[in-house]
Amino acid sequence: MKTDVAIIGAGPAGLLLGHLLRAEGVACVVVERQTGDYVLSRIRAGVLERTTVSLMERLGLDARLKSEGLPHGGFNLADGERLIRIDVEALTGQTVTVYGQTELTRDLMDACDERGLEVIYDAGEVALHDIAGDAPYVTFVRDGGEQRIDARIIVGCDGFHGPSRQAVPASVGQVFERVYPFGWLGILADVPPCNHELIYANHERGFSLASMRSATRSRYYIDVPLTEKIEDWSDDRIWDELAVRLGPEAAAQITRGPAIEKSIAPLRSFVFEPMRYGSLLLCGDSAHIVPPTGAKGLNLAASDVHYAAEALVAFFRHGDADAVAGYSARALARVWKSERFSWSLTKLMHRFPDDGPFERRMQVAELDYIANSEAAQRSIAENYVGLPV
Ligand code: FAS
Ligand code: PHB
Repeated sequence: MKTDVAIIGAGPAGLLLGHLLRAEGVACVVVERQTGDYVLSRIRAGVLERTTVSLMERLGLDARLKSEGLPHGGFNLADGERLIRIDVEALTGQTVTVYGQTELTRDLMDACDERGLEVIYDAGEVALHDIAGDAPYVTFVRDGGEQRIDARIIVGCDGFHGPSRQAVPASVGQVFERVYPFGWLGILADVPPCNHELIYANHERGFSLASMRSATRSRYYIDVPLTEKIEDWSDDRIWDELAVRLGPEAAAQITRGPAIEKSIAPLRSFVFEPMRYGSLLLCGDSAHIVPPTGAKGLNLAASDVHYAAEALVAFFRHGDADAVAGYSARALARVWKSERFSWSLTKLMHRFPDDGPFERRMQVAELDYIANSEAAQRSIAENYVGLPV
């Protein structure tokens, strides 16, 4: 098989890029290790930045997002009894949209046939070849035999554990990483949210987040030590812990119910440079990871895809090689700003095991400053809605 762009991974980054390239007449094929159902079964992000929404609008794939997505004009930071509302709409003129990554991925998936985007699922042993040159190719095993895709460009959208980043020579790649000493235990339940906006809470027992997917489906998180096992956390134990950490006012509004899904995810800040090597570009989690505190993971994947699509259309439609050459620096400029915001909000809202009284005083002072400074709130707000692309 021969194409212009071989995309590895059919998560949000891979499908979004595939649709954007197809819409501009750039030939591409997406190769995915799992089945489509498995991809949809992963419960992940919940908050979309304006940039992500506008890409779906540009593709004309925003119908459900518009009818089911929840525009949010603010969110809350809780520190004990105090609730600090960050009025993102008043401070930035923008809102964020609460709409699950699963639904966004489903919208992209459902449009593949009508848009002529070819996605090969169940592709085993995906490997990249000759990425340093101008004639790279991808091999994979499917239906018992090895298959090959010759392309001019390969884009790795294969997430943190995929093969694309690993294909960059160790002498070229540089890793920047911070692994956090806790994970997030998440629970999804068909119960109404306890608050109409998100609440990020810093409590002496630990962090918690009250989020949602709709007016009838809630998503909550608490931070737990990395030694914790999800099987040790009954639904009741999770609800009890949330009620304490979110504080009495929010707790009084919590509706309990059986978990549809519950899992523990590790947290890390991670950036791999460069995001382009030879004929390989990296997008999304294949190149970077943020702690979910800033709701940036999925949205960074979308801005990478925005830059990659622009560069690839310029390359294939107008013979402009400079755009591809400039992709990494352009994407990394936004990646690092989101890494900083996610890291700083994680530091502010979590109790780190090695923190002492001084570090706690720093958190209290910073929250007090935010509560009383419009400038501080505006800074948080503009990062939360998403910096310009
Ligand atoms: P993805 O990981 O979504 O997709 C990569 C795709 O590549 C997958 O479908 C995978 O099957 C495929 N793949 C992997 N190896 C392959 C191979 N060898 N061959 C072919 N295909 C291969 N972000 C937020 O903003 N908020 C959150 O609350 C949040 N929670 C998260 C919870 C968890 C457990 C995880 C892991 C991430 C979470 N994230 C969150 C971040 C997440 O949303 C990512 O940023 C987002 O999925 C990035 O999308 P992709 O880059 O497409 O990567
Ligand atoms: C979610 O709803 O899953 C969610 C929302 C905001 C975050 C992280 C996760 O910062």
